[in-house]
Amino acid sequence: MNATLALAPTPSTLPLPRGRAVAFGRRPLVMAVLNLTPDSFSDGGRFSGTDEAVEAGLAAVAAGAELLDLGAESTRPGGGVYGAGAAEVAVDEELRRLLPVLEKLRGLTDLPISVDTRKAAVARAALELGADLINDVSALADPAMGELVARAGVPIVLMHSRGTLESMQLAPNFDDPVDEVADELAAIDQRALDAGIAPHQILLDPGIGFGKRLGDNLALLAGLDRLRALGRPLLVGASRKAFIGAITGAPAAERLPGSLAAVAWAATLGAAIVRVHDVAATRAFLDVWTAIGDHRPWT
Ligand code: HH2
Repeated sequence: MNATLALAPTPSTLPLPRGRAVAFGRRPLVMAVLNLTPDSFSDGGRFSGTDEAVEAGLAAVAAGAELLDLGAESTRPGGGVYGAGAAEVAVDEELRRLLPVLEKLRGLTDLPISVDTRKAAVARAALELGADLINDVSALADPAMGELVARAGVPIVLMHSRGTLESMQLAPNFDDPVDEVADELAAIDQRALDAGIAPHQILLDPGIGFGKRLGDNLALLAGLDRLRALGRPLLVGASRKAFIGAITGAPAAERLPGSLAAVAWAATLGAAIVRVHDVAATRAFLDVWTAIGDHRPWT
């Protein structure tokens, strides 16, 4: 028997604004993706207006989401299966897509709301409207982001990627993806600390699909427990991504089975949060995964 497989996340809490907190337990929390974009790879252009997007957010809550992640700029990587990659969105346009939905949802749910943005100006406006945390796939590329988040005292997800969004899938190259991503995440973590962000407000993410080949993505999912040595809660976003299509041949909308396989490994190896499109299925999957795990002593 391989006892090392049963690695629960370290129970801890993540303080949020207004005295609230997220509690991490034995299984990863489910973060629902809400893309307010016309061009996301998996579900772009789903919502024609604010009300529809708000309804989708509430449906995710009803389906068992534990956090919502609102993104108004696609981060679809360029140079690989997605062609040219997502076009950068101006601050005004990102705010125009995001703020009305955020404002309405904030009035309707107390669930933690994360905002997926690379721009400090967008993060600032979102935090003023009641967002709880920032999800920055560029890991503080905007020089104003670190100080903003440090001053606001909110959590931030910092994701690993290499190269620019426009070209990152052109020539990804790792010798040892887990070691190299761990080293680069450690450097990102240090940059966040240098910017004044409190250690307990930092979450790290291996950035599945961002500047990585198929084997790199698989190695990172299989080696996730090694990233736990960084000492931060880990977020994993593998839902519907191209590596699943590369294995199964399924188009993005039909990648749920493969997405659940990734959730299984993320859960088993100690992820704190999984970022997913299919909330109800992921909750059901994790509820059964947890029930089975409750009958096995954690090591
Ligand atoms: N992946 C995407 C977007 N944001 N954030 C984190 N922390 N981790 C991820 O893996 C991640 C992310 C890409 O997925 P999606 O939001 O579905 O597509 P798009 O960026 O095209 O909107």
